[in-house]
Amino acid sequence: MQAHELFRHLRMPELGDVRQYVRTLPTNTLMGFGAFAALTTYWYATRPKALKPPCDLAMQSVEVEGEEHARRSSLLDSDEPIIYYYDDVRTVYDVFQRGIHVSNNGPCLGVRKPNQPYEWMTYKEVAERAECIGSALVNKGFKPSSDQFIGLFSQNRPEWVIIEQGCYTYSLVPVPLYDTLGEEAITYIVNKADIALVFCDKSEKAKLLLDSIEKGEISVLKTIVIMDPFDSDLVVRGKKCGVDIISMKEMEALGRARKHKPVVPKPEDLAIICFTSGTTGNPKGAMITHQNIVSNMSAFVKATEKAVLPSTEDTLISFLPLAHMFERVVECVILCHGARIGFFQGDIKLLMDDLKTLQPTVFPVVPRLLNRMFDKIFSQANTSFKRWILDFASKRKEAELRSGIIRNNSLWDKMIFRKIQANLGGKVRLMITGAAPVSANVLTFLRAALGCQFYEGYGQTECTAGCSLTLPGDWTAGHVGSPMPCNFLKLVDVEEMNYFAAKGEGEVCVKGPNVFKGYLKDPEKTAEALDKDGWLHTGDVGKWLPNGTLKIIDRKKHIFKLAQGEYIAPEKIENIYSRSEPVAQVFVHGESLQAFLIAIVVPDPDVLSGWAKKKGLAGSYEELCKNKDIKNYILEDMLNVGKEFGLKSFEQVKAIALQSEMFSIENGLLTPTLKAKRPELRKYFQSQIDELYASNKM
Ligand SMILES: *[C@@H]1O[C@H](CO)[C@@H](O)[C@H](O)[C@H]1NC(C)=O
Ligand SMILES: *[C@@H]1O[C@H](CO)[C@@H](O)[C@H](O)[C@H]1NC(C)=O
Ligand SMILES: *[C@@H]1O[C@H](CO)[C@@H](O)[C@H](O)[C@H]1NC(C)=O
Ligand SMILES: CC(=O)N[C@H]1CO[C@H](CO)[C@@H](O)[C@@H]1O
Repeated sequence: MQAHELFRHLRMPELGDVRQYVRTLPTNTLMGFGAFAALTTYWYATRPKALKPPCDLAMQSVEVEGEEHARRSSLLDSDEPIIYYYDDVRTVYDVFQRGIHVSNNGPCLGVRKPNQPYEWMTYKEVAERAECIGSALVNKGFKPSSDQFIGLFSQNRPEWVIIEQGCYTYSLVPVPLYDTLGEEAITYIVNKADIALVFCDKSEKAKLLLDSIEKGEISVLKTIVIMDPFDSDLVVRGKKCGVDIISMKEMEALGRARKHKPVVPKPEDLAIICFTSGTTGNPKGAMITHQNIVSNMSAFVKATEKAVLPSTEDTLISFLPLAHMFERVVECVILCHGARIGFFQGDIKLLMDDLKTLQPTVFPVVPRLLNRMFDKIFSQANTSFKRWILDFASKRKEAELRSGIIRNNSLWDKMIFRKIQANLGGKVRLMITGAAPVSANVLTFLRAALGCQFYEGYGQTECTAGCSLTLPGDWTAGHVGSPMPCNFLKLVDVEEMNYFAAKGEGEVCVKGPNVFKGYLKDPEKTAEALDKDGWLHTGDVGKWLPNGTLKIIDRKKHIFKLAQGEYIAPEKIENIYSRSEPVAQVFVHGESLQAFLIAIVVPDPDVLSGWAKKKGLAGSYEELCKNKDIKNYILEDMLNVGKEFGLKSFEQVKAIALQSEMFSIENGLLTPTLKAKRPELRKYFQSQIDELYASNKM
């Protein structure tokens, strides 16, 4: 999924009608900007009341009795975390059953062909097809049990939900696979989880699996079910290596011919194994139970019940990968309330068109997408006048946000932001961002511009997506909200980095019904993540703000000592150096046997030649990257920036090497979530590193 591609294809408004409006004003009024004063007065006078927050926003979390430095949501009446919200919804199977009931068998899953409207399947049709798929699995010999894993290798589409519910109807456990894992990791997962059957959306994915089977790397896999049409060649190829290749249709027919009575899961049963690729080693399979998912979902519903409870009128656009817990939990909230899910066409370039056609009311996003949106809007406001208006209008709406008001019908919306809202279909009322930090500027601007309830969550797969969430009415940015009502949060000392829980800072730890059961067949990694008292250690460093919200301030990992014994947190240093204008990417490296740091720097191709020209240097990007003088200028600039942002002298690098190839997912130097793979980077640049240390001996 290339979410960052998304907004390259967005057309944002040109603010033309603002100009039109301003032209109609008398020149002298305009000259004095008196019109804006008048508008501002009008806007103050017509300003609506703020949403009533669910608790005192000055005290969004409270200490848990008897647990040192642990806090819980102020929305709870006691120190008991919430496990479920609806009495009759304790598993993801129940979630869907409630959807059937409250929607009165309404529309459930929708897809569209190019340039066509959405076509909808009802809740009961989905349930019926799920029962067929589940029965077919039972017919194929799978036993209703938490150790029967079914591979699911597909983009988001209705079959995803059908297969998932099919598994739950007979207590089987789906294991999602996804492209960005890479072939090696996929092979590893199939073997680790003993996956005998995989559903694939396209024949390419089946081919990828067959490649590994033919190489002798996989032997457990016996059946591949393909959703799209495929060639008979593939069946022959499968037969040769002992793999049955059948279509989704055949699979459903197999189940329809001999149906079984549902064997539904218990809340504590496994619901899914969610494999995540870390920065090092093999992927880890987080074991997530039904209760994990239902509690996260319930906590979200609890936190927002007064503000934005979903109904059968709601529509979700499904495009963030279902293989990740964030989207899964959002879809559970939707299905539980009988609302509908419209799938994107599978091509992110067509998402804008899908949004316009679907007109979703719920739009979950990730920060990279928000950044693109933000950049796009500002790049189109490319005269100082347009910028001034945009800035002025967003400042007015940001002032409203600070007093808790969120709306899309102010004068500024009508004049300036309406077209931006229309780009998302014009009906969005709920947005959620998670999965990575979003900058406060971007979040605040987009909250103002889009005028819908816009929440930020924080968490990770191991706590089923979320452990903290911003509350309705708190539209301030720069924190990740308060503990979700389904878990406690505590901070734990990180001595080597000078963070102490007694001062309200430390590693964020999570405990509650949404915390996972461990990694599949990996007691060692499980013990690193989960302590003996059941606290999940996230590796993130947080800080409690006075109003009980949490701010993520650092990352615990990747600390090392230099030869003199000073602790170094390279990521912090990299963040600072990346503010240097000519620097696009930087990898800071040090070793406990060396007394100083060095860095590998990828100069920014867009600015390098212009920047070099100012220094009197010229040449192509590649030539400049080899130029010794430019290297020295860049180092000098980095050191200045480092000084400005308070790096201590031992935190500054002593030497750098320039590199013209970006670190990317493709060359194996970044994770699919764009984090640096530090051990890979070290290996990749070993010769440059050795050279830098050798030629800069103290
Ligand atoms: C400003 O942006 C518009 C599109 O919004 C574009 O047509 C125009 O060429 C841009 N002008 C400059 C000076 O970049
Ligand atoms: C404005 O917000 C309301 C309520 O949240 C929603 O129903 C409406 O569709 C929104 N309008 C636009 C243009 O986004
Ligand atoms: C909570 O505290 C932080 C830091 O003091 C502040 O930035 C934020 O605006 C506060 N939120 C509310 C709703 O008062
Ligand atoms: C349904 C849902 O949105 N669940 C929440 C799970 O937790 C994360 C983090 O708080 C939230 O962002 C999600 O909203």
